[in-house]
Amino acid sequence: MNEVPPIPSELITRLRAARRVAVLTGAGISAESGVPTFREAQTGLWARYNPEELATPEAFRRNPRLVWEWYAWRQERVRQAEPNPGHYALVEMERHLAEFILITQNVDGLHRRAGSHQVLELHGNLFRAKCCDEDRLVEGWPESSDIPPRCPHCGGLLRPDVVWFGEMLPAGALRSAEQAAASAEVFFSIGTSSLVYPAADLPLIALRAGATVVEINPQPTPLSPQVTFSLNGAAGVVLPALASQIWEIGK
Ligand code: BJW
Ligand code: ZN
Repeated sequence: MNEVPPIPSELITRLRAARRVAVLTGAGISAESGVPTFREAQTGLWARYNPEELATPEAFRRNPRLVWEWYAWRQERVRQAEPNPGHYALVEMERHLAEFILITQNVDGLHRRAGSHQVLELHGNLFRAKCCDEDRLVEGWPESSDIPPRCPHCGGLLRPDVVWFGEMLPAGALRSAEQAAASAEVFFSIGTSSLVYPAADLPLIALRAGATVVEINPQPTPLSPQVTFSLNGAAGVVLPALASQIWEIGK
């Protein structure tokens, strides 16, 4: 997984000429930072739970404490993690391109911690909380033993500000992501299983609009047969190699 797959010279040519590039990332880009991907088996305390059954409004209604504690545990893991060379290569891409947008499904905030600025978070952020009753963000709450804590304004339950299955994505971010996909000359799909919609539609929007679509993933996905270039490898290895070949970064 640490080998750099061959990078087609045609891809290098197209990227050197590109002015508008959009990138979609998923959990795989944070794997090399030690953050487990969404669908890989969980460890320790959480091994017996299926993430797809915890990341739902029904799970939270049934057992808010369990779901809050799962997110608190994940927050702790992310706090201990650092961005990896894949995140940093995307910061370099942003510096070198006239129009660049980074669309992420990740809730870990590692792209911004690495230094990316043009980031659209489609599925929210692990480090924010919102009130279930008022649907507004809540910055802090008084110390108490309540789990989940209570909203300081109305006493409603707090929940993580993430998008669960069956919930709408933030409308503005989704609209901007769809526009970026439709106007990109080169679109990257990196470290995502391409199973979750509407994010999984974005590379298809780009393809329909005539973009070069590049997938970076050590495993094939349902998107793989459709992409223009498939780079089978780890994002933390492939992205720095790509950046160094195109912009001579790190040479
Ligand atoms: C590496 C690597 C390395 C490893 N380098 N790579 C159309 C068709 C069918 C269903 C639907 C549809 N439209 C909507 C739906 C329903 C649903 C959906 O998509 N279901 C499918 C599962 C079938 N979508 C929704 O409900 C969405 N809402 C919506 O559409 O609202 C309108 C609506 C409402 C009601 C009915 C219909 C429409 C909301 C989706 C929200 C997803 N939320 C989550 C949880 C966020 C909070 C949290 O993290 O807890 O988002 S689910 C989870 O999946 C998380 C992720 O962001 C998302 C994507 O996962 P990702 O990132 O791809 O991770 P993995 O683990 O799956 O894959 C990792 C990949 O990395 C693998 O491929 C590895 O090989 C690779 N990898 N190491 C590069 N080093
Ligand atoms: Zn409230």
